[in-house]
Amino acid sequence: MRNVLDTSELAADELRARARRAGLGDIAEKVVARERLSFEDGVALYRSPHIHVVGALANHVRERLHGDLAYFNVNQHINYTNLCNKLCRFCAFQRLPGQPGAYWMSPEEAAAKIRALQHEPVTEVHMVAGVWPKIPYSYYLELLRAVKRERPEIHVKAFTMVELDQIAKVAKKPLEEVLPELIEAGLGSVPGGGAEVFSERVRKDTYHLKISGDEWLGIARKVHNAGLRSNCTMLHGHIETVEERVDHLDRLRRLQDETKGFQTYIPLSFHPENSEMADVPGPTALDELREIALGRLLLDNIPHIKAYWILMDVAVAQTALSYGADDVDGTVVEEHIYHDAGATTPQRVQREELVQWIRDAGRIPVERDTLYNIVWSADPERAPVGHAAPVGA
Ligand code: V47
Repeated sequence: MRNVLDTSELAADELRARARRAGLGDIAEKVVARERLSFEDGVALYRSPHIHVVGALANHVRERLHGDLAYFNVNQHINYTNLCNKLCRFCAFQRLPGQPGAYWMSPEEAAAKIRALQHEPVTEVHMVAGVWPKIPYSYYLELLRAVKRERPEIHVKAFTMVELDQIAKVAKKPLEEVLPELIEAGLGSVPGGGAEVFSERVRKDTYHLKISGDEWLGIARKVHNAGLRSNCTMLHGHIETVEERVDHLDRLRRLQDETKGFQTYIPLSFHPENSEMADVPGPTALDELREIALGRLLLDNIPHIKAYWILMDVAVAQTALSYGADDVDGTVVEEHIYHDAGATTPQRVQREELVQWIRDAGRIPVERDTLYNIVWSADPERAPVGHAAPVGA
């Protein structure tokens, strides 16, 4: 006979019953049994009108993996240039030389930004930028070295797969040879941007000068093979279909089966303002929550799902912590990509505020470094400081 006091069993039974009533019974069985969801399951979850049931399924997985813990970090963003020749229609950040607001920072200017926060407990600098072919290879190496000279212990998470493609081109060497040189200069890991949606149809319409989905995945494979962790993203809420989104997530999942190098998946909500696609409404809060939930449910081999507060309203990011997300990113200083595109969130939050947002959402705040080693924990028993969360769950 089953022990009726087994609350996790009872919770799973309730979840199954709720999902059955919503027509998602078969999917709930798989979720509870830890079975992989199919392409068709993904489409059904996207199309279901029962968003809160989809969220409850994702929350079940999130709590199985992370309990009540919610991660954040103390970080700083540097967008070292907005010069870009990719002319993506969704982007409000890019500039051509001579256009108002165009800039390109010297390594010393980037180092000065690091120095300005020297007395704050920043553990990570996140550096991404436009792609400009006249920037020489030596610049990227110098940029890394300048940041590390200024603050040797800082973790440098830098250069999307798109930037890495350009860096190898300008270095006139294969990426396999360039990556060890970047690591030697200070590169610690790679952010998840530039993936957009892997669909060729969408790429041809919206970012035809950017590397293809296959190329993005090929570069991610090389990054992981070089021993670096990376994140991964999907830009959603523009012209992509539900099937294209499931295909994108499926391709990330397949690469992760192979390399185990992705730490975190971040759905990026399209912000239309000041872009060529200003007529597209962009995702609603419920769309954002569904995207978080689908990420958690389909990406069963990626340990963390991030609700990036700077591009969602803070309240949506807090809610996302019960829709599959276990991470909210960091304190962030001087964000340009989303604020140029109309984001109205602050560009910076104090560590204590971030901690309070997480507590207010009913979760236990845990400060992590980039690689999910625990720096500080509100509950050292459940999340001991120094413990590195497993990668490739
Ligand atoms: O690649 C650009 C996206 C990405 C818009 O790895 C836009 O932890 C929405 O890489 N509306 C860059 N999205 C940001 C990025 C990132 C952000 C947060 C965390 C991490 C991480 C990585 O931003 C670009 C593009 O996909 N983007 N313009 C826009 N108007």
